Amino acid sequence: MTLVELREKVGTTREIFELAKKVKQVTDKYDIPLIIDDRLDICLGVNAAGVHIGDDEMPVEVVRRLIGPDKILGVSAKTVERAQQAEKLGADYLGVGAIFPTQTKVKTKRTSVETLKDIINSVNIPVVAIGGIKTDNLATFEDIPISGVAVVSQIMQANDAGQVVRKFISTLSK
Ligand code: TZP
Repeated sequence: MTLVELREKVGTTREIFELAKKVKQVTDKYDIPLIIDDRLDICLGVNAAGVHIGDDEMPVEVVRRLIGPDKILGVSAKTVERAQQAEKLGADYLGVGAIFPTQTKVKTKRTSVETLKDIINSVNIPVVAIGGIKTDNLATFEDIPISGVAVVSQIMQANDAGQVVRKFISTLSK
C-alpha cells in the first residue's frame, strides 16, 4: 500500500480532526503517508503527509502555497487540460475517475478508460485510477501504465481488509 487517504464528509471540524489524529496513529505505526481529502485545515492540523483536492476546492496553486513544497498534493482530474494544469501548478499525483460505476461518490461523473490513457500520456506525475475498482476488474488496466488504484468500498466492506489489499497488490504487481 502506497498511502491511505482519509475521506470524511460528515461531522464537525473537531470530530474530523480527532478522527484524523486516530487514523494517523495507525498510518504512522506502519510508516504509510496519510492524505486528507479536501480538508487542508485538517491536513495541517494533524500534520498529515498531504491533501487531496477536487474541482470544488481552492485552486491547486493556492493549496500548494499553503501546504508548502514538502507535503503531498493530490488532485482529481477528468480531462487532459485539468491534468496538465494541475501538474504545472504543483500537483504530485492525479486521481482519475470514476472509471467504473460507484456507490461511494454518487455525484461523480464517469471518466472513460480512453481519457485515463490520454491523461497518463500527457503528464509526468503518477496517475491513480479510482471509482468502482475491484480486484476482479483490474484486468482493464493490464495495458495501461497507471501508477496505482484508489479503492474505497471493496476494502471498507471487507471482513478482512488486509487480505483484500494484499490481493490488489499481488494482482497489480504481476
Ligand atoms: N472519486 C471518484 S470515484 C470515488 C471518488 C472518491 C469513489 C471511489 O470509491 P469506490 O467505492 O472504490 O468506488
